[in-house]
Amino acid sequence: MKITAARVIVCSPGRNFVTLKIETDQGLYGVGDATLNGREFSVVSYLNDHLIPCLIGRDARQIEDIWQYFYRGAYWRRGPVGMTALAAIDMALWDIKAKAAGMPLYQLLGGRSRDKVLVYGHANGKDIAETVDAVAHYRDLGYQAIRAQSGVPGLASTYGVSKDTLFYEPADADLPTESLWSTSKYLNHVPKLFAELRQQFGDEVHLLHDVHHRLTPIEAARLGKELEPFKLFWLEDAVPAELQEGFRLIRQHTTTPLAVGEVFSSIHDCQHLISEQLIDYIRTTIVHAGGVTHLRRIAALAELYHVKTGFHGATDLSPVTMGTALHFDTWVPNFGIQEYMRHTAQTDEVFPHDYQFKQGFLYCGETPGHGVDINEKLAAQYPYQRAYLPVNRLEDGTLFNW
Ligand code: GCO
Ligand code: MG
Repeated sequence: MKITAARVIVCSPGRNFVTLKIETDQGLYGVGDATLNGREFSVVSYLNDHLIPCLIGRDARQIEDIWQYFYRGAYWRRGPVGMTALAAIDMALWDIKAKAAGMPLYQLLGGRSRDKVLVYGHANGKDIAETVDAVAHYRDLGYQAIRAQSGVPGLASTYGVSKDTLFYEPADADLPTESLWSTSKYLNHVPKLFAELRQQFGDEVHLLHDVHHRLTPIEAARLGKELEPFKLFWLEDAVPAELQEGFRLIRQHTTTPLAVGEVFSSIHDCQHLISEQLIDYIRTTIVHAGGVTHLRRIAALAELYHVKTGFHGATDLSPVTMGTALHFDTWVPNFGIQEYMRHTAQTDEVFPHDYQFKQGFLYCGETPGHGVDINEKLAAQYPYQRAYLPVNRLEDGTLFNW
């Protein structure tokens, strides 16, 4: 089965997405997500200028060899741009293989390990009262796991807090906006938020929180310790994770479960975090880390060390990634949870899919492949619009982590 064409489609049905479509001489095609939020055209160029010329004419069934060709075969390997481009190819090839087999992707991976996939949504508000309302809204929608973020008193804008709670979109301007950060104000505030949430909603609901890389290990240790009475499902991205051994310090002080990895692009970014049991959930996802082929290795390593999956699933991961991830989640033995931020109706129309949300769980469909397509005609009506993620400064002007 020869690859005859591979096309990159850029569209913006409410937000930007980069999609790869691979066609074969047997009439089967596959679709992959190549979206890297705020850096879209770097991946477009990597695909068009460097990978696609080497892809044409290859046997679409040889997923492993193609993966190795673009990974090992590249002198400059790893990194978010390269691994996202490779993920798009990999996703499209798994889609083709599953279509050729006449099976939904989870069957090819090894079959169903569970009936449904537990997901969490984002509740956020400008203050604690608004966040309480947002959590109540998610409870009404049936969610059993909810990430809670709140504005911090004294800070004009805070990560994770947006105008629209259902469609949170951080890439909010055609040049980066700037937000302000104060670690001390934040650390004083967050335990109050979770005390109130437990008070209002009891112990049953799973509560999660994302620090978005803003603390040092000892600050994260303090937060984890102070949040222990509120039994979080996880504390996410407590510190910038370039320093994997930094997690040892957090671990020594707290039993709050730790999640990390949405910005990782390979197994080498999380090898020590996993093998030293410094984390509980690995968030690295299909689109940013080399596709199904590479995520399988990360999940297998994680399984050895009691680490579960908790894939990133914000709006910048297209329905193609969400569909593929749900097949993976349905199969993977050490599944933990899946993040699920809803896409807008416009996005859902451009990417027809067969997964469904019911009462706090997502269900992947039975269509052969990963179950997500792209309506190219409709996509063409939504041209790219430059959009950046914000940057972040301390109150004295120092540039900080966003
Ligand atoms: C999350 C994330 C997102 C990211 C966004 C960046 O946990 O969902 O932190 O909100 O900031 O995906 O592109
Ligand atoms: Mg996050």
